[in-house]
Amino acid sequence: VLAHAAPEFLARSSQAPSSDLLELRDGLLDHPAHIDPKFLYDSLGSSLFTAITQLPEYYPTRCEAEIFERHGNDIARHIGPVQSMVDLGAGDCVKAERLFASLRPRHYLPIDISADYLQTAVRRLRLSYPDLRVTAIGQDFSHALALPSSVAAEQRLFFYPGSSIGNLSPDDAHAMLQRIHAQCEGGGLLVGVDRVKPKQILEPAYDDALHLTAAFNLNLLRHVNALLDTDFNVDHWRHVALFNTSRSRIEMHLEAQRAVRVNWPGGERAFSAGERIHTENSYKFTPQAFTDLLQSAGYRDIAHWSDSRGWFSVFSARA
Ligand code: AVI
Repeated sequence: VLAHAAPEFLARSSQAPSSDLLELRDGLLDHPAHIDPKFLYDSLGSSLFTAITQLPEYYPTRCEAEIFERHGNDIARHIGPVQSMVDLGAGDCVKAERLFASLRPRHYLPIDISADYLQTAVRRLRLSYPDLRVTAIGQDFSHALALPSSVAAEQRLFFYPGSSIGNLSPDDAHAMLQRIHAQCEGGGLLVGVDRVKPKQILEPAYDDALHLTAAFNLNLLRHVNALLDTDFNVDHWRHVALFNTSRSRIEMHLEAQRAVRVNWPGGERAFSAGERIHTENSYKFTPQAFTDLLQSAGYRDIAHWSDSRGWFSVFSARA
């Protein structure tokens, strides 16, 4: 983590660390091949995701907003006074911003892997909230969650909205919840969770009529080309999204439309027509399953609120 010239912006170098590159290469050589979904979020990928959240088919963002609008006061009461608010995967910071009025944090710490995107958002926030202390952190928090040592150990509310917890495997989600618990300093967690529902609702949310999700998924290949110097041709691949009922998750894949050979300095991989690269899981929970997960990670005083259709839930829990 490097401190940049602008005060209170702590950004990792924009280059992927060598462990990321090794992980990427290993994933491409695996059978079936896989790429970690964190690589979906280069600058264009982050913009595409923001566009996805406005699609009629992509309900989670609107459901979550409805919950905060209808139940915001109850949620704020359950949380109690907030000193600092740590926003995991903050993106454009808009979701947290909507809660500033009810939660009144004194210190806001947005964290996002896409440091450039975050920096733009933070510049805007500084103008709108001159009294709010903002410490932006450009960091990949998927494996470790260490706040920079310059950040004071004040009571923290971790904000993990949008059902991003669902993009982790069950073991990784448990480990992430434990890491957050260890960093709360007596505070708590506010987390958005997508719920199990019929695949007729789930699948179009991940395979929309405008093909924005397809572009989001395919852009991963452009990002990998930039990182690994691979020669993926986006035209040779197609987006696939399906609900795996037994594992309670949406899976996104990229499928080779014909036999493809992908080269990079020092390596290559042949894909046959129809072969897939697994690019993302998005787990869907019942309220009971998520309550159990929070309890097993050490949380207490667990409460949750849902939208009018019962499609999405927001959980608040104390460390
Ligand atoms: C960020 N995350 C919660 C999104 C999801 O719904 O799993 C990512 C996404 N993938 C395709 N569309 C949206």
